[in-house]
Amino acid sequence: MLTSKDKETFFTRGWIVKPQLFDAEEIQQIRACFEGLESQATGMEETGLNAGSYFVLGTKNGEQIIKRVVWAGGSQPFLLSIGADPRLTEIASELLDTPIIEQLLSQAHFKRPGDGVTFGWHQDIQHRDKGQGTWRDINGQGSFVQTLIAVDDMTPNSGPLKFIPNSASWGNLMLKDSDYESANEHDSTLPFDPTTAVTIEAKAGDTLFFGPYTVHASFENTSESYRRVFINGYAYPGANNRVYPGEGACRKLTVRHV
Ligand SMILES: O=C(O)CCC(=O)C(=O)O
Repeated sequence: MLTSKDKETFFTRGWIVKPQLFDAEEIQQIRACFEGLESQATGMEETGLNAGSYFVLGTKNGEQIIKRVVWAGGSQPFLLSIGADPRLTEIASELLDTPIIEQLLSQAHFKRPGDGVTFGWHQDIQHRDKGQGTWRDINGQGSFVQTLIAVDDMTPNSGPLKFIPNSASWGNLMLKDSDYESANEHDSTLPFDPTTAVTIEAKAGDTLFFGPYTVHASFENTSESYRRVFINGYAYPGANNRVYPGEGACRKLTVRHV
């Protein structure tokens, strides 16, 4: 599935893009699942579990905001099947260099027009390694691969992903939670130059792969359209020592039989 150039790009620049990995019909099915998740959220008053998925909610101007749905596949079986799809798992397995992978994430991000949801500058290692033995880099290359399917087109004003090139080799920068929570794209106190960021424009169905040290962010959706993404994240077996919320989270997937 991957060329040697792809692998080099993943481990140096920090991300690769596989255009149109999922076709229009599959994207339509993913959207239907996201609509199901939105209906589930409508009946909820606060953050919590609902039918096997964990909804992180907020409010803006008295309206409910869906910040993210953790283990979205827990209540939407089609999303769970996408998480086990070889187009994602074979690439993750190759990058992690193991035939068995552990799926930690099946996460839905909505970014509805004007909802103010942002994901400030961060590395995913911040969310994997919470100290006290919660994470061990077993393969010496970060032991984690994040995949992100564009469910809608991602345009410059819909709150697209932004990556800092070559941050994959920087290791854990120990960025602060306040950076992640900040909607300030050009904060001068960051330990890198945010003006070097590359903005990713993508078509629905395009899929991004990036590692745990790649610095990235996405800011407010100021367009008139949704900017939904579906995230599946995989770890080298044994790297994770934390319990993730959601029914069936942290499942092991056998990708190749050796
Ligand atoms: O939905 C987004 O833009 C945020 C994605 C992200 O930060 C992540 O996958 O770690």
